[in-house]
Amino acid sequence: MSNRTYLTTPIYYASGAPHIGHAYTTILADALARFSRQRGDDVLFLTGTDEHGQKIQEEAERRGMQPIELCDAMADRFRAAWEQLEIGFDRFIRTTEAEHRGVVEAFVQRLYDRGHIYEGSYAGWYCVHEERYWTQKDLGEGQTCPDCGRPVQEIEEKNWFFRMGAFQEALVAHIEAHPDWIRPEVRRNEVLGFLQQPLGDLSISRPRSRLHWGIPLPFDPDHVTYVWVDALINYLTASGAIDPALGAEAPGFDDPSASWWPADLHIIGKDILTTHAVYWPTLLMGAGLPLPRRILAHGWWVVGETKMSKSLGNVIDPLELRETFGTDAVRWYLLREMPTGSDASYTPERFLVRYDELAKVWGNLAQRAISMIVRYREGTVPDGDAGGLDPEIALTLDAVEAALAADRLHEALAAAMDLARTANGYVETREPWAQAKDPTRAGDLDDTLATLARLLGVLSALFEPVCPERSAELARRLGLPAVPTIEAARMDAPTGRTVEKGDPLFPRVEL
Ligand code: ME8
Repeated sequence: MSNRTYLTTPIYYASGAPHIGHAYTTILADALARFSRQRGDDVLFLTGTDEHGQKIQEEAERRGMQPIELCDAMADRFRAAWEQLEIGFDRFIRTTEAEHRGVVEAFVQRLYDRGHIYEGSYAGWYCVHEERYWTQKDLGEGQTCPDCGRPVQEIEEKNWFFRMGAFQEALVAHIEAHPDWIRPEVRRNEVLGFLQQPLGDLSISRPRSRLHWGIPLPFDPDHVTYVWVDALINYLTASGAIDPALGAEAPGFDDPSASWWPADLHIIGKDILTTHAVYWPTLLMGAGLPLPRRILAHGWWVVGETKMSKSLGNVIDPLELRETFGTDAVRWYLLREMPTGSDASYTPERFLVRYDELAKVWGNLAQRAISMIVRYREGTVPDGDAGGLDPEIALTLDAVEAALAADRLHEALAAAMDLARTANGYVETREPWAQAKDPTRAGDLDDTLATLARLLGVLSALFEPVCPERSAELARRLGLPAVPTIEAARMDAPTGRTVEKGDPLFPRVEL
């Protein structure tokens, strides 16, 4: 039976266009999904759009559209962007889907029936953009939101509250018992620090008189579900674990070979750590459902030294970069440049450095190795010993595995690129051009070329999760039917295969 892996990205607000921040998370998830599939796992990779709430309602009004028209347009835009970036999601969820509405209703009804929801009133300050309440002492200068800096509104209203505080102890115990539950460790410590203060209760509703664009509470239709509660439940909806018609766990919920819940990994940005590591697990505890197995909170992309923002006009569009450099270069840059978990800065100079690495190390190796097989052996991989770089391959695979186990994808990619560098060094040392001139060394040349053919197959497998397009092209040029699994590639007997020379994998770019 194959192992099941369920990976998620945040669902992005349908109020703005995708930029490199959203692309980073989604490509990271895609690469991890592809590594899992290579291992033979059965994968469910979820992404989607967050479509309810005041932010969407206001953006639609601003554009003179109905909220659903805006959401339809933006969901299409995200989906199209992800397809162009070769992101192989299995499910794209939209929170306006009927199925999701049913699961949200069942979930909040269940919290209500279990006595975890009560009616209260809220008086204080509200930030529309962050969709959250603040107390006077939280506010920044000039009555602004401490998170986003926008002006806040003073409000007083009836709300339904979830007894989040009741689960504080259980949550702390869970985090302490599972050291890897939140990664990286700084984020885990941040959550534990936050939980040293008493945890308040969570307002889970907004009055419909103020906000109509949401999912009405089944026990009070004058209120809609708070957009963050609505949004977090998407992970459960997409797992199929809750049957909205039953209002309860779907058949097979407890069978790990049939159920996708709990999720194996929620991949998020560090900006939404509290909602995922505090609200979500306590809500699940309240509903009596298992918690996700792990949360990975990555760092923040800035542009140069500056925060990326629409008003500053410095938002980097991944699709524009793709036009010039190709899909795989965008993916490689984002995943290789940002140490998983830390912040990173986008600059055109660094992008070019990473592009050069692809072109001059991996691309160049592929080009020269295939050219030599064409030139010296008429395009057929000769019958030589293909194991000349096997020890280096073994070391690389160990390094990749260790890096992946530690959620340090950038290190796994560095190890793969180092293997290509080592292979370029191997070419220099073996000097196949000299071997070719000396008829007594024909056997040595056969070994060199067979070794390179195997090595290139290994690289196509190792790079596939990040550079799926160019890896597939390399596999094709090597005469392989598809990108091999890593295991198949390292055992590969390439003798007799016909290779094909083509344009450089990463052409010189005219800027
Ligand atoms: O928060 N650097 O949606 P959102 C790195 N709908 N990652 C970035 C980034 C940056 N500069 N900017 C955005 C929401 N991201 C909610 C989520 S989930 C149940 C609901 C990425 O459209 C990063 O993953 O504001 C961040 O967490 C997410 O986009 C926020 O997307």
